[in-house]
Amino acid sequence: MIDLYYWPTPNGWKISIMLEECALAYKLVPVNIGTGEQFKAEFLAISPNNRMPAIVDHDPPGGGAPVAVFESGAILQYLAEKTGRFMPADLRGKYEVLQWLNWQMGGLGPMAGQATHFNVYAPQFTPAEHVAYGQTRYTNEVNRLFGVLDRRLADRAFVAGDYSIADMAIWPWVLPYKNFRQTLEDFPNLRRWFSITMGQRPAVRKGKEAGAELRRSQTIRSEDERRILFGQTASTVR
Ligand SMILES: N[C@@H](CCC(=O)N[C@@H](CS)C(=O)NCC(=O)O)C(=O)O
Repeated sequence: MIDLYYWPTPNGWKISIMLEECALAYKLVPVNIGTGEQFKAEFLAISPNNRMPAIVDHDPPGGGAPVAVFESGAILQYLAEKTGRFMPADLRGKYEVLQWLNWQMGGLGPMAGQATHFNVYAPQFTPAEHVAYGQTRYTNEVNRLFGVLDRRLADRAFVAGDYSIADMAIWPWVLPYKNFRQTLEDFPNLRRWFSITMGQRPAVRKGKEAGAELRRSQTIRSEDERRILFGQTASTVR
């Protein structure tokens, strides 16, 4: 059994999708990031960066003590190695997948996260003129990254060889494209991959629905929630 420390957001969906694809038994352990559950000592022992997702595998390959993993890219790689699925074993195929996984982890995820911050969250509590620069900067960067992905998908069905953990990492970060002020009509290859190749896979749909009832709105509902999510400094985590 795998415990998935989880909140229904794009980084969480990557892992619920992979677990569904592999038909692995898992238990959702909700981490309500709006109320500060990511700072609980039990969670920090598993995920010292106070971010979800994280997993604890109680049945790790080779046996022994449970294995805890944080960072969604590392979790996907762990599950791929555990199951022998969705990442090739040969050197070339493996690094084809890993470079696109890391493209998502270091590029699309952080840039799209900031685009969401400036386009969706910051306007709820910040004057428009203070958010305009960030909106333009991150919206343009996501636009560039969508362009890279569209070109990549022009002559192939999946991002890196066969269907892989790279596709599973990227898809949840295309899903909220409206928050990034993008339109998929501008990216026909990406749109085909997003809505048909990926969007029609039962495990992708099921993974996206995992724990959907936990989080109903994208609104920052209280001053406390704003401080918890957007007021973090080193003193919060020392
Ligand atoms: N690089 C991390 C990012 C994870 C991340 O940013 N998670 C967010 C939700 S999508 C979170 O836990 N936020 C809690 C917080 O901001 O305190 C990963 O891919 O696992």
